[in-house]
Amino acid sequence: MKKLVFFSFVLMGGLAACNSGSSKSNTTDSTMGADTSKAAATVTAPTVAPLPEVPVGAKVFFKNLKNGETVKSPLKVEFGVEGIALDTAGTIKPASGHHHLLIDAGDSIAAGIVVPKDSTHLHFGKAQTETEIKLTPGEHQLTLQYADGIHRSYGSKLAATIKVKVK
Ligand SMILES: [Cu+2]
Repeated sequence: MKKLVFFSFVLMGGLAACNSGSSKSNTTDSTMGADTSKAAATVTAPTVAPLPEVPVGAKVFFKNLKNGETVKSPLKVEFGVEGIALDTAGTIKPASGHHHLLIDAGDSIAAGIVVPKDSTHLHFGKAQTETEIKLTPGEHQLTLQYADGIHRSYGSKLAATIKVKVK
């Protein structure tokens, strides 16, 4: 008799604990989830500085190549820039950036978008002003794209596109 009472008491207690436990954890989970995402959004947003403005009159250009020119591979490509400082990548500085060369990878990259890093999107984050590339015979499109210290494109204002014909 004593045993039975004890057993049912434990069983009920156990069930109650189970119920309250699960409902409690459910509420905590959803609240915590909302809180963390909210906190993350508020913390991340101000830490990244906006894309620096493009100085009026600034431009990039191919120093040694003309649009439509017939060239040989390997091809030396010289990057020209005016009206904005050339610097190494790493930190965001106003009126400053570095070159990128896009090989058959389209025109300029939209302002604020990070320039991809692959075999057709070359970064010159050490402030280089020239490179040598290998191209297959035929027509190729080359785009020079300037971007800020964290590789965010300055957009079409600081881009130049030419086509070359490789013999
Ligand atoms: Cu870059």
